[in-house]
Amino acid sequence: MACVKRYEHNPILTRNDVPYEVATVHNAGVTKYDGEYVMLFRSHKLNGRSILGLARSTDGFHFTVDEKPFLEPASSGVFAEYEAFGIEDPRITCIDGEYLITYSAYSKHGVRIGLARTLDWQKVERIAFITEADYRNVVIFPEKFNGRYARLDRPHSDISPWSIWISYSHDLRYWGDAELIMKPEPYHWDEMKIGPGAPPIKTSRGWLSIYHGVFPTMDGNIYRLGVALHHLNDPSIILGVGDDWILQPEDPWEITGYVHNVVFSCGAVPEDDGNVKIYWGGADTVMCAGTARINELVDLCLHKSRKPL
Ligand code: M1P
Repeated sequence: MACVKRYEHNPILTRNDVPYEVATVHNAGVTKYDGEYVMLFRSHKLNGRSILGLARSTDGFHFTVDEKPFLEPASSGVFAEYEAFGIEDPRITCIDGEYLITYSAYSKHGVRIGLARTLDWQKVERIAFITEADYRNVVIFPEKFNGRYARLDRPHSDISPWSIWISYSHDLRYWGDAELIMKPEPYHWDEMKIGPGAPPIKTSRGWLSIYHGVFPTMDGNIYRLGVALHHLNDPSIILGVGDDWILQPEDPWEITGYVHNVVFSCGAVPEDDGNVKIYWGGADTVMCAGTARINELVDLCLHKSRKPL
């Protein structure tokens, strides 16, 4: 059963909505700030390198883009060295009154994760790089565990399929106690690689994590979304992984675009009525939205599940 109900007017944001020149609008982190929805989206510039733009909305579906990009590759210092090829796929976590932004920083040295912070969605400050090269898809939990921040990430490996790990930090800069907690399932929709998607959502039954999984075919890779449930007090324990995907490319703008057959999420916003708004990039080209019942996603993890490892 597909749990996600697509918004009827998808795509919700395209390059035509952006007041500066870009080729794509996709893979956005989304949060709420001061009664509004804030969407931090990735765009390819016409040279193929990515920047981050900001859009705002009162209902979570109709967004207006700020006049200028929110974050572009740094032009000096250590950040410039590692962001020269672009910055991509932001995730947003609100914790202790500040908004943390993780993003993929590309350079001739590879891809690593940068961490930035904003309090007001006007000014943004870079904090540090929080991985070495060959990591993507870092999401930070919106609560601490025994006084430590926790994050999910996805290192790259030639030996093992790309999987989801957890690690912890007292200060957001130095991370440790890393542990592999979830792997792709052989001959399954996520068999090639997986990666954390939206920052986890707290429910009474555990932390709900939306992740992406990739299946290789003779016609190229297919990116889909699935769900996993982490223990409330110990997020390294996965209580169940939904056996079925919750979303796959079906609309024309998900099947065809910059990269075909991709739905890729970096953000979801839980609502008071038990729904979650899920946001995803379609074919690395446009932004789409949909809703799902949080309880149904949790049920999928617990009652129609596969093991994480
Ligand atoms: O083109 C699909 C996606 O490919 C990469 O995802 P992953 O890290 O899982 O391989 C990223 O480049 C992502 O931005 C992109 O949407």
